[in-house]
Parts: sequence; C-alpha cells; structure tokens
Amino acid sequence: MSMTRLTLRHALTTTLAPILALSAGQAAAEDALLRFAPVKGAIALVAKDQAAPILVAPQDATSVRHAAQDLARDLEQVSGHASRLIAAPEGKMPAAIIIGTLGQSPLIDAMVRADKINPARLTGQWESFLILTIEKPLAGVDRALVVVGSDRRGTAYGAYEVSRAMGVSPWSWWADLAPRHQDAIYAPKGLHHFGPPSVRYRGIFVNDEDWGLFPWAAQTFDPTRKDIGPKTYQRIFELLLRLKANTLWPAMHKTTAAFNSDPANAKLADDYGIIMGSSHSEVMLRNNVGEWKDAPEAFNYASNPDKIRLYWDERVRKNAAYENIWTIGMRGLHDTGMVGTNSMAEKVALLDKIIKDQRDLLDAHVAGGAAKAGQIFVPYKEVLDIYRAGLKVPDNVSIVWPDDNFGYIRQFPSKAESRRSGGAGVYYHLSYLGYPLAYLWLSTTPPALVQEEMLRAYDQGSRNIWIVNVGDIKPAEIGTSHFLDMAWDAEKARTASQQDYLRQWLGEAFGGELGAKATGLMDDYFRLNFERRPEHLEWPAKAEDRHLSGFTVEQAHYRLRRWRALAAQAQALAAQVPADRQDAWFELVEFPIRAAAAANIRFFAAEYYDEMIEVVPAEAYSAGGAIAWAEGEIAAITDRYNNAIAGGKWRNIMPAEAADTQWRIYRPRPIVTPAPALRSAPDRFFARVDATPEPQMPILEAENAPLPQGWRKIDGLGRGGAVVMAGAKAAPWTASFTLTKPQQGVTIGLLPMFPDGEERELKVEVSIDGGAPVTVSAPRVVGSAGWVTGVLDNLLKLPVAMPIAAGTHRITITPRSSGIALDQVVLENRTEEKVAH
Ligand code: REL
Repeated sequence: MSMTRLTLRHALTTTLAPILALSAGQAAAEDALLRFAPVKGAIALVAKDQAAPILVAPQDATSVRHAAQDLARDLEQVSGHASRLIAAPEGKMPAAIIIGTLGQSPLIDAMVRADKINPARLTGQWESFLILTIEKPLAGVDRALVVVGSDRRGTAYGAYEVSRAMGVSPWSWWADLAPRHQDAIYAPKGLHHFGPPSVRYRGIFVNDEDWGLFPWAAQTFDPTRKDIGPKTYQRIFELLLRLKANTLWPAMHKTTAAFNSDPANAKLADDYGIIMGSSHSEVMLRNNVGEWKDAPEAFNYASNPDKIRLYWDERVRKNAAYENIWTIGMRGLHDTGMVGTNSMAEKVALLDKIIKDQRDLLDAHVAGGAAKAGQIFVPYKEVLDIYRAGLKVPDNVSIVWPDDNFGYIRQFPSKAESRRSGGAGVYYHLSYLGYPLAYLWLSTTPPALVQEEMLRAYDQGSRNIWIVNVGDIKPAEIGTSHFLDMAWDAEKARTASQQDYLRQWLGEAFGGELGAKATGLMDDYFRLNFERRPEHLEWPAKAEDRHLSGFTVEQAHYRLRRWRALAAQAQALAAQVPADRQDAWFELVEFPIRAAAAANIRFFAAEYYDEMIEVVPAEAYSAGGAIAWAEGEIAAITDRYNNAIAGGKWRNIMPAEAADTQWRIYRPRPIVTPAPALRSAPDRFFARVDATPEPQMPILEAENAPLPQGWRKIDGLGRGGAVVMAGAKAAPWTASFTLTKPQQGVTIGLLPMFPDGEERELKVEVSIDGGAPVTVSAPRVVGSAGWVTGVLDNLLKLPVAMPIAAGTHRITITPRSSGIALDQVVLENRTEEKVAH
C-alpha cells in the first residue's frame, strides 16, 4: 500500500468531521486548503515567480474546462504569474494542479487505477468533490493538488473552491472584492471532502430586472446587444458555480428578450453546467410575454389547446438535449391566473389535462420521457387554491411551495406530500413586485427569517429544489449567498445566528476586524428594516389615520435616531476601509444603510411636516428642510453608485428608489411634500428628533422571559431583538407583569408565519393567573386584510379580550398550532387594531 493511501485513510478517519463542519472558505487555519507561506511538506503552487500549470483533460465537460480557465485567471490575478492550462504532463513537472471528473477525465481515472485516489466517497454522488494532495500522481509529475469531482458540476465547484481558498470571493467580480496579492501559494498535505449538497437543485430567479439589471446590461455592460444576453448570463452562470448553485430561472419581463429567443443563451448555460428552469408563469420554458405572438385571449387552453401545445412542443424539441427543469401547469400570460374556466372544478380539470399533455410532450422528445425529466409544479398565488381543490400532480413532479412573496412560506409539505417521489421544494422572495406593495429597491429580508423558514421547509421535506428571487442580483449579495449556502449545507446553517453569518460573510469580504464592525451595522440594518421596509413606509393609510405609517411620533423619532446613528457609523467607518475595498464597502454596507436611513428621514419628516404645518409652522419648515436633505442624500448616493464607483462599472444598475408605483394602493392620503419655499434648515427638526422621549409601551418582550422547554430563541427577528419559536411539544410560555391600572385584555404579537402541513390557522391559548384559557386564532389567508397588515408590519397583532385588575399577574400562552413565533405581549387590549384575518 502506498504512502498516499495511508495519508488518505488517515485523513478520512481523523480530520474529516471537523472539515465537514466548517464552511467553504472558512476552514480553520490548520485545515486550510492553501497557505501563503511555506509549510513543511506543502506543494508550491506559486513560488519563485512561477505558477504551477493546470492539467485538465480535453475529454472533460466544458463546464470543467471553464472552471479550470477561471482558476488559472484567478491564480494570475492573485500572484501576478500566469498558469498554463495543459492536457497532459509535459516533461518533468515538480508541481501541478490536476482537475477532473471521475469517470470522465482519463487523468483522474488513471490516478484511481493507480490507487492514488479512493473514489469511494464520490462514486454515484451528486455534485461532490475531493481536494487532495498526491505524491507522484502521474508519470512526470512530482506532486499535485488534485480536484476530483463526482460529476461536471462537482468538479467545477472544486476548482472554484481552490480559488476561494486563494482569497477570491465568489462575488469578486459582482461586488468588486478584488483578491489580495500573494507572492506564494502552497497546498499543505491533506484531503478535503465536500458534498453532496443538502438540496439537490439550488438556484436564483433574476426578476423585475427592468429597473436595474436590464438597463445596466443594455446600456453599460453589453451595449452592442442592448439586452441581457450571453455576455451577462456568462457572468451570472460563473457566479452561480462559485456559489455552488446549479439552476437559473432567467429574466422574464417584457423589456428583456426571452432567454430562449437566442439559442446561444441555453447553449452557454449548458457549457457552464447550469440547469435551466423558468418561473411559475412560464411553463415549459416558454417566456409568454415575449414569445406568445397571438392575441392574448388565445392563450386559453380550454379553447385553443392545439396551438398552445404546438408552442410548447417547439421548445421541448429545441431544448430537450440540455439539462432542464420543466415547470408544468399553466398560468396567464404573465403573473396572472389561467383563463378559460369559471368554476374551481373546471380549473382543476383543465389543469389536470394540461399537465397530462405536457408530460406527453416530454415523453415524445426528452430522453427518459416524463418519468425521468426534472419537473416542478409551483402552486404560486391562485394556483395554490387550485392545488388545494384537488389537482393531481404526478408523483415524480416536485412541488415547489412558494412563500407569500414576503418571506413567509405559505405551505409546508404534509407527511404524504413529503413522501412523493418527486420530492418538494421552495420558491422564496428576497425582492418582490406585486400586491399589496413591492420591495425592489434595497435587500432587507433578515437572514434570520430566511433561515427559519427555509429550515422549517427543509425539515418537512422540501429538499429537492430551492429557488430564490433575487431581483437584480445587486444589492442582494448577502441574501443570495446566505440562501445558497444553506441549500448547500443546511445542517451547518442551523447552528449559526444572523450575526454569525454576517460576521463570516463580511469578515471574508473586509477582514476580521472591519467585518466585525460591519456585522453590527448590518445586523441593525436588518432589524430596523424588519420593523418596516423602506419601500413600505407609507403603509397603512386608512383615511382617518393621523400617522400614515402607524408609528407614533415617539416611535418614529426614536427610529430616526437609530437610523441616523447607523448611517453616521457606516460613513465614519468608510475612512478605515482600505482603498481596494472602498467600492465594495459602499455597495455592500454604506449604500444600503444610508439609503434606508434617508428614506426613513424623508418619510417621517413629511409626516411631521403634515402634522405641524398648521400648529407650529417653523417646526414644519424645518421638517421640510429634512425632506430636502434626504432627497439630496438619496440622489447623491444613487449617483455615486451608478457613476462614480468601480470606474462606472455599475452605471444604470441602481434605480433612484423603489422603482414601482403601480401597486401602491395604500395611499389614500398622500403625504404632502412641501414646496421649496416652505423648507428651512433641517437642524430644528433633527434637534426635535433627538429630544423626543423614547416610546414607552407596556410590553413584555417574549425573549426576556425564561425560555420554556421546547422553545427556541431566534435572534434578529421581531421587535426588541428576538422572538421565541415553539417546537412540536413546547411547554406553555409564561411571564409575570404588574399593571398600575386595570386593562381590558392584552395583545399577542406573533410573526405572521403559516402553520405546518394541513393546518390553516395560527392558534394559542392565553390565560391569566391560571384562569380559564381564552383561545385566540388567526386564519392565514393570503390577500386578506390581516395578512396584509401582518406582512407589512412583520407582526401579527392578536387582541385578547379578558379583564385584568391592577396588580401583579402571570400570563401563560400555550401554542395550539404549529408556526408560533412569539414576539411580544402588549399589556393592553388594542381592539382598535383588530383586523379581519
Ligand atoms: O415574484 C414573482 O414571482 C412574480 O411577481 C413575478 O413572476 C412577476 O414577474 C412580477 O415580477 C411582476 O411582474
């Protein structure tokens, strides 16, 4: 037995567990894939002004050769020394990097035959890889760092993993995180094993691109094409591989040409090993807004099935050779319901027939037919009702359960559904255009919420496909990484808090010290935006509401103080950021914080102006000045993003603000923006903001009571810093409090989650001092007033009527449904807030 084999065995038994527990790019120093100073026994990949060549067999997949080329480029970018790509050993080589796929690369297979690589952990595995050092791997090569993948993506991920270990962030190009120079790069002896991923298909949906990605691609990045075409998609595919993702739902709005209108796009996806899907409304890879050339009324399967079937048939034939995930079912031409039916029974029957016909097309053209082809059914918006009314989705089709567009997953698979051979998945939003209000500007969904919901889904069987709507990609960099990292390794994610994730991500981007400071800022950014997203400030607006936002003056001013402090810190810290991270700092930290802060100042100053103009005009004029200041701030930082940073690379990517107005129905009494003549210096307003007392609310924050058995604390969600989430057999939650005057009841604040499986309402029992419990329930109906309130506030307020005398009491809350995330108990019965759920 060779020495290598011994080392291998040793590595497998002793070091694998800790390595697996650590993330990519985060391995502890002693387990590091690469070092930048000589270590005993390490292989010199770059030393003495030379970079080792990269061996990759011509027989290997194009995606592998792309990744090898990118690795060569990265090596050169880091070290300044070019590395050559070669197909076989040339002469005598002291060191090399060998990249290849098991069973596909003759280089790798030769090493397996010679007992240099033990393929046991790769054979038959999905997207897995080993990175290991081997002595005398091939004739003529003394030593090599070898990346061996179980399949074409596994190998590519492995090559990018080496890049990452050299300091090349997956976002290096997309977020201007240029790698730092290294004079030398060494690979210490060892073996590292990665994969298989927790979730089989992991991808993004580029959506609502009209205001960011499209104008940027059309006018800045690919002006010859004037569209999102292969040049832009190449960047997206590479990003996906660097993030260990494998699937894309492409841009689909009318402004952008349909992805498949140029066959070069799908061909390129295949070259990169990317699996192409399409969104819930673009079944059978057809982008209807761009490709359906007949009258819109003719997109009706009840009256026009032959024509529509032909339309689908053409796409299936043309794209059958590629790896695809076929979305089946049918909606309207865009994000609307299917036409041609009246009753629910008719809808179910028509959709059953559509699915059958679509599977016949797959049988006709795709290798292995409908029994083998990857297929998903997405019960998005109205389609969930059709599914619930009895639609039969064939067993091998994955059901991809969407969130409610606001980050709360509408339905989790029941036990029976989780046993379907096609498995289950999730379609999740980090950005949204639609009812009741869009959020397209800043990326504000807290990682803590995404983690909670996605792991709930994972635990209940949604493990086959996860797709996240990332809007224009920028500025959703952190959210996108977080989602895809969880999809790659769900167990690792489980133990990390929001702050842990931010610390790791920002530490990798900016270094430990600056990363830790940025973590505090971004954690606060997510918390403040969770209370109200910057795009949702104008809500709610019942005509009689004094404050459109629903915030009292104390709450609003307290909030502004926190935003102003945060923006000031982000700006002040910029002075400590090294020159090569200045652009990235602005894109990832400073811009989102300053933009959200300015949006809040502008909105709450306008509310204050409205309130004061007839009472103390000078106060109002100063608030008018604050509005003008905030408008100027947004204009200036947007201009800087688009025109000044990264040498103009991002021109046209950042819209001046939440780009959409069509859904703003909640604005019956618009805030008056004062004319310039009615504005003065903002100092008086800001002094007022600083002097307003903190809001005093009689509130019990759930996380401050002792955590009962079966509950978990989730940091980063809810008012006050955390919520507590009840598990399956949670004990009652209980806390004591003192009232100085009698109350008519309390108001329970929950996160507006959905319960598990077939449950349809959130339910708790509340009792005071061991008295008779009162049951409170909230049916979770998307579109209802209660749902709108819940998702825009990220808080579901459930008033409980029960007289309580002054004095000290004990309240007990017992979960009676799943999905109970308790945020707070307001010691008042806020019946005026009672809304229909
Ligand atoms: O978020 C979604 O999935 C939908 O809103 C989209 O399909 C749709 O294109 C939306 O962007 C509105 O146009």
